Amino acid sequence: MKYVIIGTAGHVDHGKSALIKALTGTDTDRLKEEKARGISIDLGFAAMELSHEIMAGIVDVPGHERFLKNMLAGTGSIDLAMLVIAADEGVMPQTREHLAMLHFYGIKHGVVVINKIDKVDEEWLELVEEEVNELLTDTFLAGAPLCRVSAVTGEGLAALKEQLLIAARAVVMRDSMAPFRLWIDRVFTIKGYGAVVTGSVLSGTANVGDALTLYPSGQQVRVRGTECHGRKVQAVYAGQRAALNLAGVAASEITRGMSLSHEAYGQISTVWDVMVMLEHPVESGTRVRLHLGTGEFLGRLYSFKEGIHHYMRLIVEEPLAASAGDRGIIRLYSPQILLGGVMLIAPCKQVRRISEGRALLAQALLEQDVVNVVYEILTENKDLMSDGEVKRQAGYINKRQVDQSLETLQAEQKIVMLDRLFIAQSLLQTLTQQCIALLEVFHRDQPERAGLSKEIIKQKLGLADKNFDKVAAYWHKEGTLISNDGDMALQAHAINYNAWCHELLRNCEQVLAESDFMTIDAAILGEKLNLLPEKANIAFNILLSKGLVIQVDTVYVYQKTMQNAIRILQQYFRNNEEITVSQLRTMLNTSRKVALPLFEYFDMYKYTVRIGDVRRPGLKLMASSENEGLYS
Ligand SMILES: Nc1nc2c(ncn2[C@@H]2O[C@H](COP(=O)(O)OP(=O)(O)OP(=O)(O)O)[C@@H](O)[C@H]2O)c(=O)[nH]1
Ligand SMILES: [Mg+2]
Repeated sequence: MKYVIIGTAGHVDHGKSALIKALTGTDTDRLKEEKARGISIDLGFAAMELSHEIMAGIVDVPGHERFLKNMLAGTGSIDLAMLVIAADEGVMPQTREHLAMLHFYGIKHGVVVINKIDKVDEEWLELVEEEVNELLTDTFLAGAPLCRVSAVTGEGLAALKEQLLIAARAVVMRDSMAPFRLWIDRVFTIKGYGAVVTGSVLSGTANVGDALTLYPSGQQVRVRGTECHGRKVQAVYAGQRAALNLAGVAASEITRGMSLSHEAYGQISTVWDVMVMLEHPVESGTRVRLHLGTGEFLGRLYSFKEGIHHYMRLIVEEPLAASAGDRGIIRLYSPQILLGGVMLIAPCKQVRRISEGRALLAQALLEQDVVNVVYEILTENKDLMSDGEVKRQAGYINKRQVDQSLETLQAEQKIVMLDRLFIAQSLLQTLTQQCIALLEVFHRDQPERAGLSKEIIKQKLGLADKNFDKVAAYWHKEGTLISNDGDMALQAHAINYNAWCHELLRNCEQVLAESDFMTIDAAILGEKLNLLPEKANIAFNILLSKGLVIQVDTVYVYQKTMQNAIRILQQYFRNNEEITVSQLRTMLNTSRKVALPLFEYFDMYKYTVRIGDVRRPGLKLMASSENEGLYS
């Protein structure tokens, strides 16, 4: 079964409700006041089986301009419009206005009805038809079937039904496999059941027992029961008019304009980038009414600094939960004149212009080109994304379609998957180049350092922690950079650095091993190794970083020298019980300035224990024999 939603449109009193009654038997004017005044005030609903395969839900809207807000709430979710024009009055203000609104909502299908033909003669009818055809030129209804009918006599109704069936066949069926969404148009309580909401199912399926999110509050609710056209059912599907009995929320907490959504979908924000299609130019900062779904949202439209006129920023006064690609109508706050339409692109980024990526995303959304929507979302995001996040940002699109798009884009090498996360190839390349540039500068400025710390690179590239690790792993795999002594380095640097280090250490081993001196510094090292001062400094720092030179207070001692000193000390303690500073100084042939910090060091590492002015053997020296490693 195919489900479509038909919406009426047209000037007040042109016979919209009478036609629906004649077609379906349902009186859509259910309010007392509507009956008393003979006009529609709020939305009315009916159902019509167009054929064995196509079932239509009908939303009948009021034509009076005072109730335009209700008309807009009903029209936001329809697939097919039925524009009604009374033959006796012809084209009237709301005929034009409703037609414009259908256009801005992006409705693609429709049937035009000239009603009340019983009230006019043929000649008049032809004049009216001419007027109507003129009105429809260059609109989505140009070339649409034009039906002459009378709701009172029933003339032409069979032909109208036939045309509605043909038009309904052309409607692309809403996807019931996509995530569920419904804009709420009515709320009431049924005793013993609780809150019931109704609406047109925009996409997906809601089963009895499903958990859903009520937007904009984000409240979790459960579907307790579902009805479609007055019959209890197990599930309601995209394209149906549906009633849902909800658990976990009271009717008083729900109003028209809220929506029900599959838990993981929908984006909520007060600031949205939008594509605009305006009848009248709108000055930046203008207060407007956005009609989207069944809701009316107050806010302001702002131009971007570099004014590309198709794009503006919409700041709404209450958070708006919606989806990329949603179409809405913009009216001036007061007087409430129609300004045009908008399409939501995405919640805003902290920039004062529309990026090229965002404009491309808008284009893809407008064309409903899922592969490009997915691609532009990934390009636009400056980080890795999970498929779940891509799906949420892509809107209420069938998961499988998004997965297939991700596969296609990988096959085309436009995106890359790193450990189940996705990134656009172009973004990955930019990040790679940024990282290389960063390291090149760093290696040039600080060649003595093995590499740059992960933390600094991550921060400079602005990547989230867990995502950086995945990109870094990719760079390692590709050989872009390597881990050098725990830091990150370009391969060329690492090779040079390691070769140089290796040689340096070997030279040190030879030259410094049997030293006739106790302390060392960069100058001594330079002299011994025959290095220029700058290189000597670098070499000294490397020895320090590798723990081959030990800093003891203000002096530095080569590791092997330190080992020797400890060995000498140990031998000394074989025949002596204690040692003074001056004894150590003499024994090691050094100064008091060095001997003092050395003792501090020995105390700290338990080679010695201080007792008053003397030292005795510490735990380390008592426990170890000469054969054991002393320096550990
Ligand atoms: N003679 C004649 N009268 C009609 C026909 N269709 C509707 N009417 C009358 O026109 C009046 C308005 O009809 P409605 O169906 O309420 O018009 P509507 O377009 O729904 O009006 P709103 O919802 O208030 O915008 C009623 O009195 C109907 O009986 C028709 O084909 N012929
Ligand atoms: Mg009506």
